Amino acid sequence: SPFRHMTTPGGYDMSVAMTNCGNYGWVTDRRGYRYTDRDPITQNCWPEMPNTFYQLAINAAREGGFDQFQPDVCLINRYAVGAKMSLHQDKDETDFAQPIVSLSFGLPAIFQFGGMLRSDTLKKVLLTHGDVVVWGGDSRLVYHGILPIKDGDHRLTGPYRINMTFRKSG
Ligand code: MD3
Ligand code: FE
Repeated sequence: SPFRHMTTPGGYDMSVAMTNCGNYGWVTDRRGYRYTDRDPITQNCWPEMPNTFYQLAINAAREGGFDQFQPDVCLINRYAVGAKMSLHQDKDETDFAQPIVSLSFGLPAIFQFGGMLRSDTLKKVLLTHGDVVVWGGDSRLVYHGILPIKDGDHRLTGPYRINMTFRKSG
């Protein structure tokens, strides 16, 4: 399942390249945002989520106070220099009591997070290589985004930032 630039329902190609592993994967096209059990490019199942990833996500969630987390999706975002993710909420999952665990690798990013309204004031946080964040409870449905990635060269990822988010789709 290669990285690919998916199309938003509004018809824009995302600057972030994405793929997934796990029983489900997050996709977007002209028909909307959703989770699928197959990769629309290969028509195969998404690659299996490595057990090491699964255990890391569960352990992080537990440390964050969520002991029932069993992710069935790992969405992998690849940002080249200049790529960004506009302000959005993650609401394609069914149970918002389940957190989202994120891992960041490679080039740093300025993460913006606001509140329940798009118009709420934004705070900026630098996400750097190795950061693990658990987003749950009151933070689960806040608006958030990633500012355009600045030019750089990371010893492990070169000119890219990689973010993985572990989710429970349904
Ligand atoms: C806060 N990804 O894939 S990860 C996404 O760095 C996404 O690629 C960003 O937003 C990235 O949807 C941010 C951190 C994150 C993920 C989900 C959240 C923060 C969140 C859900 C609710 C609140
Ligand atoms: Fe998000």
